[in-house]
Amino acid sequence: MRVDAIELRRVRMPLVSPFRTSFGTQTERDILVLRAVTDGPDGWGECVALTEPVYSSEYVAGVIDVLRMHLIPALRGVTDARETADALAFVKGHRMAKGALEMALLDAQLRAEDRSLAQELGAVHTRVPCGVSVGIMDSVPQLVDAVAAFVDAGYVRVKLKIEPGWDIEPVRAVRARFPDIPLQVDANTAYRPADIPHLTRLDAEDLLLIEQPFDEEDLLGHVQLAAAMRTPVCLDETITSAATAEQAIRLKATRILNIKAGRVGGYLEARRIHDLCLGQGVPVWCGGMVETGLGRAANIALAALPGFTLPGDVSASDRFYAVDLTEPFVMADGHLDVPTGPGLGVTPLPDVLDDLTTWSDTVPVQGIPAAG
Ligand code: NPG
Repeated sequence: MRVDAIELRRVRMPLVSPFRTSFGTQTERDILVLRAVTDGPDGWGECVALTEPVYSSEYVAGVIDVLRMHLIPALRGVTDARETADALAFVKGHRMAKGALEMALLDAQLRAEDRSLAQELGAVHTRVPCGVSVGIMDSVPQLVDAVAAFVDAGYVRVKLKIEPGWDIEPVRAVRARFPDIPLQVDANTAYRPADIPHLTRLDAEDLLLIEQPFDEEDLLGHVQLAAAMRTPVCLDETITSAATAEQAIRLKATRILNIKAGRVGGYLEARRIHDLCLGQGVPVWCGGMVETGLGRAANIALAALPGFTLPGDVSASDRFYAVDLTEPFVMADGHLDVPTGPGLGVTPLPDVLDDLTTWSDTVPVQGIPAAG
């Protein structure tokens, strides 16, 4: 495969309802979509970075800059998508940007080989269970109603966003209403180790896990919490690679892992983390970043690997979007089917993509403008 150019598009996707987390309220998603123009089929990628650097240090404008200035030029000579990460390794960090580029190249290559991403990654399931992530709300009754609607729709697991001032009471209310639903909480680094005695009160609510309560660099804090709490601690933001995953597991900072391909630099590194965890008996689940159908397709393929034994933040398109960029993913019986077509198995709907694009640029790889 020869990569001639990467087309970048900023796409504005309105959300069906505001999504509030400890790092802010989103009413729309500003997403960078990549198209790899090759000597064979085009390949599609999606970058999970947010507009602002509030989840991690990456953000859309920064991703565009590092792609144009450093990463896309480094693709010259790359002929196999599996070489992408090595070719980009000279750039420190910027994993979401690297992951998006690898995704686009992998999609192009797999389409040329007529193989699906699920096959490439080693998926063993044909459908995956759907969990839903529920944001912070104005009141506890509003939250309970929102959860009830998701449970009625068929979601098999519920994750509640928490932050100081919005934790024990809302979690208790949801647990009281749904005594048997698999339930977990996510703090997105909103707490400090001084909050450990407070957080242990959540042990009474029979939770699957508590996700990333402390700063992403605070391994020691998570070790202390894990020792103090019956509820398993699960890391998200802290885990940026297979190497950090291994350290966090060995230090007993985490008993379960959230794997997000964008956060760790791509689906191939995500698979490495999965393989490591499978070998060590550490359960994993697939995280979500409010992706369009492109990222959703890839996440479903990843979530179909054997070590993903807990339902992920893998929801139907209509959880977030009235209009998705691709044919929508529709939940049936609380599950989504793993795409079987070549590559991602989905492509953007051209009219929708054009309508939602707010900015675009094409960056040549080979030093010549892309043909066509
Ligand atoms: O189902 O796609 C989804 C959303 C799941 O809550 C979710 N994601 O912190 O994990 C998170 C959170 C997130 C969303 C993080 C967007 C960053 C961006």
